[in-house]
Amino acid sequence: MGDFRPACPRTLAPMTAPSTRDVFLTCPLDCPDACRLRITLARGEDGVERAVKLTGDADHPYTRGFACAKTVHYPARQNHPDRPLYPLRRVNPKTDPEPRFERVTWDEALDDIAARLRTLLDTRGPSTILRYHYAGTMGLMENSHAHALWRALGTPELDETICATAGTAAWQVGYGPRYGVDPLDVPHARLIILWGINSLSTNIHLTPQMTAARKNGARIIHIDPYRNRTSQYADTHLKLRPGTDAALALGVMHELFAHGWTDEAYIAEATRGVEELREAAREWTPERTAEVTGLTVEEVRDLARAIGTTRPTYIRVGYGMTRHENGGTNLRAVTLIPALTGDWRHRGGGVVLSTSGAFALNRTRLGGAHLVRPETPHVNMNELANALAPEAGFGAVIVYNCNPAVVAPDSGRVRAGLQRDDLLVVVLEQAMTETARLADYVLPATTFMEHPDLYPSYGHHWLGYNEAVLEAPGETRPNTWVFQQLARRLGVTEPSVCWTVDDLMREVLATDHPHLAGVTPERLKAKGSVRLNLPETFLPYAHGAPTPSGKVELSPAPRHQEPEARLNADYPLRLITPPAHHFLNSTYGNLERLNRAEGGEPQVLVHPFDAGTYGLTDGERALIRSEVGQALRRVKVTEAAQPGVAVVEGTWWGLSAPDGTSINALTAQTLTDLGGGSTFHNTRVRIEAAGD
Ligand SMILES: Nc1nc2c(c(=O)[nH]1)N[C@H]1C(S)=C(S)[C@@H](COP(=O)(O)OP(=O)(O)OC[C@H]3O[C@@H](n4cnc5c(=O)[nH]c(N)nc54)[C@H](O)[C@@H]3O)O[C@H]1N2
Ligand SMILES: Nc1nc2c(c(=O)[nH]1)N[C@H]1C(S)=C(S)[C@@H](COP(=O)(O)OP(=O)(O)OC[C@H]3O[C@@H](n4cnc5c(=O)[nH]c(N)nc54)[C@H](O)[C@@H]3O)O[C@H]1N2
Ligand code: SF4
Ligand SMILES: [Mo]
Repeated sequence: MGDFRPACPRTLAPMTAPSTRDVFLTCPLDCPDACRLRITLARGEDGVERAVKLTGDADHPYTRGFACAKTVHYPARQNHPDRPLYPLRRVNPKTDPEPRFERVTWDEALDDIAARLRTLLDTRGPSTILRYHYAGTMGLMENSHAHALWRALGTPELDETICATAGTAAWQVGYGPRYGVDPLDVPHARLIILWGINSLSTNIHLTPQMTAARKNGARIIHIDPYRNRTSQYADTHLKLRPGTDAALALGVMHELFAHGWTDEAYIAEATRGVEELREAAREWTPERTAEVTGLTVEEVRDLARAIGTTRPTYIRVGYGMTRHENGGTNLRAVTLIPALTGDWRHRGGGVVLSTSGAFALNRTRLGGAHLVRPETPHVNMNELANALAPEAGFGAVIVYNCNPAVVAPDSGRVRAGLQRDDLLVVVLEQAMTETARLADYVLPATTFMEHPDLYPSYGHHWLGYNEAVLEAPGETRPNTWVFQQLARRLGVTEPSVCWTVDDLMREVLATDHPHLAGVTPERLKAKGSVRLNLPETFLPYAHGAPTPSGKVELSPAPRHQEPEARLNADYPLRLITPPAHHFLNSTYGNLERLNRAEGGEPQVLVHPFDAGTYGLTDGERALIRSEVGQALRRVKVTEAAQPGVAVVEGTWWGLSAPDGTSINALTAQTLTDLGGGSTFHNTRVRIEAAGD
């Protein structure tokens, strides 16, 4: 205790000083926008400074002065009355519905946790300790680097597959590392296709760029199974059947080839395998494509014509389309379209999944990457329900930056696993989540205003540095502080476990890569947000791709496949569970105001046709059953859905649902074809009226 100090020295303001000040920090949340925020801090009558207001930095070229509808409420989340501020130890059985905790000192908590880990290490070995985490913060220090202790101990590798790996693996085949169109180039586009992304909710800072393109004459098309904010903003909405994107992409390619809308010079210079792709597209006539995707023949033709005849065409793909059994292949098919049209040669043209590849940081020792051994076992994070079953043999799970009781598939079994009395559950948290409520120990965590960190982005090209601007409230601590304390108690001497943020910055910036030329710790600290050193016009795939062959790989040609989990008489509907506008995954689900903005409780959207078929009434509750579990939800009958497809937006806290379940009580651990990814939009269900 007592050896935690905020990173930056500061002087206490005298009582006569103005009581508010503005600071500028990068948003830490798992969102492509990685906004530069303007935060107002005010000193209360108790002398404590707190965040009171949050908006976007008007001077940041991409953030442009606004924050999203959710993060403007971050101060309420940070100052939440239920926020854990002291280490807590569970005193009643984890199977009791209402948890009871007692406050303990850090030394008591850390000594006991370290002793129990030591016993496991000595008697059953490191493979019985599971670290489980995701991207509650995107900070390199408090997220990526926090794993170093566990790697030094040799505990299993967690494959971080819950979100992006199907897409990453698919992109890798065709293009190598994930480079993307610079978002500031979007106003140059004349056709914009938002394909499997609800960008007005999940990537809102793209909107001003698209609006600028629209003023320049661009048309905007949204391809998504249900009507949402983005469909309403777009000029055209194509309501395709979920999981059929490869069919639609092949249908587009069919027309590109048939009408000579391909860029032969680009194909010859920059790609490999075009003949195989041409052959694969041959059967995908507009008629066949329409039949499989549920679109009309005219819609298919119109999409293909628009893409074939408009340069530059900008395609923004989301991870939504990857969350299906064949999601990797589906995304891959879509992303190969600009390799046929040659859009990669044009400023504002091409396709973006993520811009993260441009952050060519030196990651060799980040998070103790150098300590991973070939024989280390791996756990796929989508299979947590299995990992927590007694037969998997884990004796402890350490959770940070993540809320698996809500967000992981088959959450009923995840919760049952966490409740095992022979499993030590330690949760580092900023909020009293349902995962924290199932912990043996809750360790109170600092937020991005209370710890320093470094932030790359997956939607733009600025690197952000945050200093700690607030004193850590109560006894909250950064994840890395907690793990350093455990390391000391466990006798771990690996130096990288003890890095400070300054050490980390020096390390990750130690590279000759041209993108990082001139990006120094000093500049980061002085400016807070520094643009990567990219060429004036960034056209990463204009002449090929950083694959082993140096070309964009069109082979193996993607193929459409129907899912194994076919709809049938028992499970006649497909359930998709995309993000909500006012939550970020489960973050903000504890704010009453944002719950209300989302309708007060989670709803299932069903098309009037299905409501008629299954006897469902608008406003009444219904039981949704899948092969994995069941959940009670209020029905909203709406044309926004399509026949055969039900939609539940948002990973709400189960505490806000009528039956206490997460929507992931219904989803399965099924993995995607590429990258071992999640299949959250692939669940087959039946829905029965439940009355009120
Ligand atoms: N407001 C808000 N913003 C967020 C988040 C949030 O929870 N809320 N989450 C953040 C995170 S972690 C991520 S990964 C991103 C995710 O954001 P996105 O990349 O947008 O991905 P998803 O949210 O999974 O799905 C997006 C859209 O895909 C559609 N979709 C589902 N199946 C298919 C299909 O088979 N084909 C096609 N074409 N579309 C399909 C869904 O209906 C949905 O509208 O957003 C980030 N931003
Ligand atoms: N059905 C369904 N399930 C989904 C999805 C879906 O679309 N449908 N989306 C999936 C996707 S894309 C993702 S990315 C995952 C996201 O799942 P998670 O990564 O679990 O994201 P959150 O639900 O936002 O929870 C993050 C938690 O981290 C905590 N946290 C934030 N910063 C810190 C910190 O500095 N230290 C510590 N100790 N804790 C911190 C927050 O308080 C929060 O409780 O969910 C997945 N689950
Ligand atoms: S969640 Fe995304 S859009 Fe909202 S403030 Fe953070 S980075 Fe910006
Ligand atoms: Mo995600």
